[in-house]
Amino acid sequence: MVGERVVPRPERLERAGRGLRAQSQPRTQPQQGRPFFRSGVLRFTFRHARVTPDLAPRDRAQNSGKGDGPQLKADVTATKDTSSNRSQPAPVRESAGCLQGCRCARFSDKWKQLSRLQRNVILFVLGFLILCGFLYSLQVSDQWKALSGSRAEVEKMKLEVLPVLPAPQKESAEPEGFADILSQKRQRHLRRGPPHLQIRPPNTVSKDGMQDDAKEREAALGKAQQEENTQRTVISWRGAVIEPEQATEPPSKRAEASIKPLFLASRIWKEPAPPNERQKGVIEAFLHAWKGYQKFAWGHDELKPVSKTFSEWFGLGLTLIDALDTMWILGLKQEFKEARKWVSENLDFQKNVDVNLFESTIRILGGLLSAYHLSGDSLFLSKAEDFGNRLMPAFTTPSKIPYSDVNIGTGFAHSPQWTSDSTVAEVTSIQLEFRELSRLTGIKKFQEAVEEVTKHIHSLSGKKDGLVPMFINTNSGLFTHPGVFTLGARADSYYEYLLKQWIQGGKKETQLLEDYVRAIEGIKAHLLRQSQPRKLTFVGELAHGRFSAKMDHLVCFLPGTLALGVHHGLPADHMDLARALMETCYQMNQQMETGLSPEIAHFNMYPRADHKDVEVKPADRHNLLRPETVESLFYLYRVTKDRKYQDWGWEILQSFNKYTRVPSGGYSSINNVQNSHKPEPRDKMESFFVGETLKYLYLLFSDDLELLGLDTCVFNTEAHPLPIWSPA
Ligand code: DMJ
Repeated sequence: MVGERVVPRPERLERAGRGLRAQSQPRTQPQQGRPFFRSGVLRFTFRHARVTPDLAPRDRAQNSGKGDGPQLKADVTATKDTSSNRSQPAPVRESAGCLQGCRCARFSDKWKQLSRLQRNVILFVLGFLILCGFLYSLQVSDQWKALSGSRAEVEKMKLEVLPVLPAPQKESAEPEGFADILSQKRQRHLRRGPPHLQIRPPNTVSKDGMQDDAKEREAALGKAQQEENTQRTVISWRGAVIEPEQATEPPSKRAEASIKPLFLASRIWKEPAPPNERQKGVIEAFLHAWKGYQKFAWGHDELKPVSKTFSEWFGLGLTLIDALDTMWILGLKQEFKEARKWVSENLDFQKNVDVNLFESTIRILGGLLSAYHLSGDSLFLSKAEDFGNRLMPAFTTPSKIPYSDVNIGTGFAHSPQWTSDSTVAEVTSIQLEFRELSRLTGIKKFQEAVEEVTKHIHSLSGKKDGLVPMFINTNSGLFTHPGVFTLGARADSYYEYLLKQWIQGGKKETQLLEDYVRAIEGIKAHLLRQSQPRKLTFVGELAHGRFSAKMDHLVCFLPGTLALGVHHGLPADHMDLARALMETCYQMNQQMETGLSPEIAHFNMYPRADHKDVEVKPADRHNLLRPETVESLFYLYRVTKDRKYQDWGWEILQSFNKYTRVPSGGYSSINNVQNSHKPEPRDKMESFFVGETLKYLYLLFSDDLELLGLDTCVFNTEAHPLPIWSPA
């Protein structure tokens, strides 16, 4: 479009000058009458400008003989003949004045010989040419102005697109004004104490910064740069110091550490005590899982341990990123270093690949942010920012409820092919990560986008006593398929993130708390029942008023979340429910022949002698190495200090080792938890086994309750710890 308005490029003029034939061709710019008219004028002008000055009488005679007006064909002839005239020698040498006079006289004679019509036509053509010349000069100046304006627009557009797909920032390419922003951020360190105590959300940073005087800012910058230099010369491994030459990446790669994080030190991590026996058991399990991943799936998404190969989902080394913080926590220094090297050298998000917004946020963005917080290595923050930017197009929907999928290479976001709905749990379980990304980078758009979603869902009707339906439309922003309520798939982490965001933000966002507490009341009112004969409390589902005694293993996150809420001051009866549900989740494991929970359990609600509490349908007998039971055991132990929860977790680890461990390396999900002789490996180790399941087991067994303490950090729904913004 811009190019079409800029007509007078040399090649365009040439094309126009080749003939008026072009005027009879169909218009290529029907909607742009003016530019089209202009190009027509140009063609006409050029053609006649060449002919008119040399109009010879012979030519005119020829022309006149063919009609009343200057025919196109005649024009061409005229041009040719004129040039041949030029090559003829002058017949007589005359003085300039005489020559001029004679020519004038001859011209006057010839002019008089012309018919009135011919004269009028010539005068008209001359007048027209002059007018065209004038218009042309105006047009050229306009178009050049437009050209420069358009270039500016293009540049502006490029800048606007940049945040979606930014090139990784290099140290040398630091934008102008960055130092200012930096000084504002760092100045806060100076004024408010060590970096790790800088807990205010980023949107106040620039405001505060503007109030500070320049001197203070300079001093802060100087000090911050000093800190920064120190930071660059060492890489800390859990308190140990590694000199730069020991670092895994070449110096050029170290430039990746160019983002100046707001929080250089991690306050969620402190040097742990040596691992106890059970923790050593988890380390051993992790190393076995990692052995398989390293050997057969390094840098790929998931290990297929039986076939000794891998599967791809996003093609982004999902397992490796999901496991970064686990390796750090388990003290696996060498493994962490190797994985860090892969991230530094091989993790490239400029890929034409669709990712699921939720899954990639909780695993990749969450994993990178946690790795950054634990290690203080800004490589991870730099990658997180890059990735976060690439996810942002997902929010460009009419309702601002994000699409489920986004292409991180092209920025094209969309719903699944069969619907324009998104899943409620997915759009409401990305907030911890995006909010934290904003806090660390000072870029507000991440936080704003996800909080818009939270606000919108808060205000929506269609809930049942705080319980939400499972789908929401990205166009209308309304719930769809209403009337079905579950704490399982598609709704689960909506509830989890209400509480966790409230905790993350320092317990100030009361709307989140209200929605959470209301939802728990909704669960109690509509979804809780007891099984027979053991009276296990379970959470069922409600579909259009009909209760179903079906509970996904996914629901086993709930006892842990309830206990976390109680730890942060919520009503004691939440803890009663947490304990009861924890018992149920344990029984979902314990009552199976393998000691591992099925994906979905059905509870028997009627007293019949031949029925157990937990029943499993053939299609639901699989176990995907999911974390929810051990996740809740971790919280229950932290809150109650009752060691039975540790024991239950230990039993589950033994079961994983017995029925899912693949000798050559790795663990596999299984098809049948009710067949201890033939559990049937499914040949897949999900990334959450190393990202979540083993991490929660390790933390569950920790004697130190402050190891990633509940008052210091909040775990995202993929078990990646993020700091709480202000002390409880
Ligand atoms: C994980 O990706 C997360 O825990 C998510 O919230 C639910 N599904 C898996 C684990 O089961």
